[in-house]
Amino acid sequence: MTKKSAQNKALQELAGVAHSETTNKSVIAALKKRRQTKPSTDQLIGSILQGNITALSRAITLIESTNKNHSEQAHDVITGCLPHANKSVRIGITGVPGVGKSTFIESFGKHLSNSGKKIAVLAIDPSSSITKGSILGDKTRMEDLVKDTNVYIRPSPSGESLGGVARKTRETIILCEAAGFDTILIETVGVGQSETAVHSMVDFFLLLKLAGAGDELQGIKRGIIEMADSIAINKADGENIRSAKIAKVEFNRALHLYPKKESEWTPKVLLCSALHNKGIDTIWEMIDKYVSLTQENGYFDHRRHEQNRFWLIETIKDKLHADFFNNDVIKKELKHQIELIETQKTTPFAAADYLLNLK
Ligand SMILES: Nc1nc2c(ncn2[C@@H]2O[C@H](COP(=O)(O)OP(=O)(O)OP(=O)(O)O)[C@@H](O)[C@H]2O)c(=O)[nH]1
Ligand SMILES: [Mg+2]
Repeated sequence: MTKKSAQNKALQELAGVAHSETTNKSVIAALKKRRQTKPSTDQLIGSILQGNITALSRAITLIESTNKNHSEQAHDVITGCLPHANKSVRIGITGVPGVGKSTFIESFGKHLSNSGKKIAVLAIDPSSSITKGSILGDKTRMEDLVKDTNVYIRPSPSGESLGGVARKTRETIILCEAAGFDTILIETVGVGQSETAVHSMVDFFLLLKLAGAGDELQGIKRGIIEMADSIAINKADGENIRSAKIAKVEFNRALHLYPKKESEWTPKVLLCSALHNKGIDTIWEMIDKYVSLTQENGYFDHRRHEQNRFWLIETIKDKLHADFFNNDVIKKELKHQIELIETQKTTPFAAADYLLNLK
């Protein structure tokens, strides 16, 4: 086969290997067909409901796309999947860089998969626009998990605002649930606003901590501790065990200072070693107990309804915000009003009234 004729074949990598013309033709036709056929919305929904991962990934790509046609199709796919969603347990996992989130998800995911669960791993990664998505790197680190057919790992879309990523993650959860994933793990780095976003889309919020990091009682953001349904002190192995036990007592004491949760759940402090697979089963048992408790007392559904209301209002706010500030007249007038404020010809409040009335 000459170089040129090899380029005309679909199986270029087999250049030099003799093929019958018929095989090549049918392979080429099949490949071409696969490239050309874009599944219809109904086909996508049907395949997702059958648990087809290619269809799932394709639909998530539509969600992430900024193309208007894609967004419309994504919207229809989500609507079609919605009646089949909502059946999973959604778990948020947060902690500072290096605490062991990825290692934890690897061993936790493996444990769940071994007990017959189907797990989707998503991430809200505020730094992804800079690092191109750290979970992408994780995908190579989570070696075992990536190979597991019960597990689906999706990196977060990069180059997006937190609000944008959060909305897309919420929609992705719906599709994953419709595809039959019964446990959704959402990872985020506990350094900014992202944990609030994750907290408002999960049923259970797990905070990973390290012992002896000097922040047992101060320095940790009060808000995160308050959101946590459990604190797991990771790396409780080797020489760390002693300090981990001390940290456990201290966190327990700190947690008692918070008012009782609406869920009637008392947050638990546990020890684990993600690396050595210790305490992972206990963490799942605890989450299972939480789910039973909150499903019985009605909090589980109540919280999901509240979260839906929250995201409705958030989305409206985001959209109004974007529509307002992207408006050309506003852009021009805003500049002018700022000048007037600086020269003390108007106040910020009068300027705001004026600008809001322009639209
Ligand atoms: N000894 C010990 N080391 C651990 C444990 N869990 C994670 N590590 C190590 O800690 C380091 C960081 O772990 P990662 O899982 O990458 O941490 P991460 O929280 O995902 O970090 P970022 O992705 O940077 O936010 C790695 O070298 C792990 O091998 C554990 O339970 N015990
Ligand atoms: Mg990580």
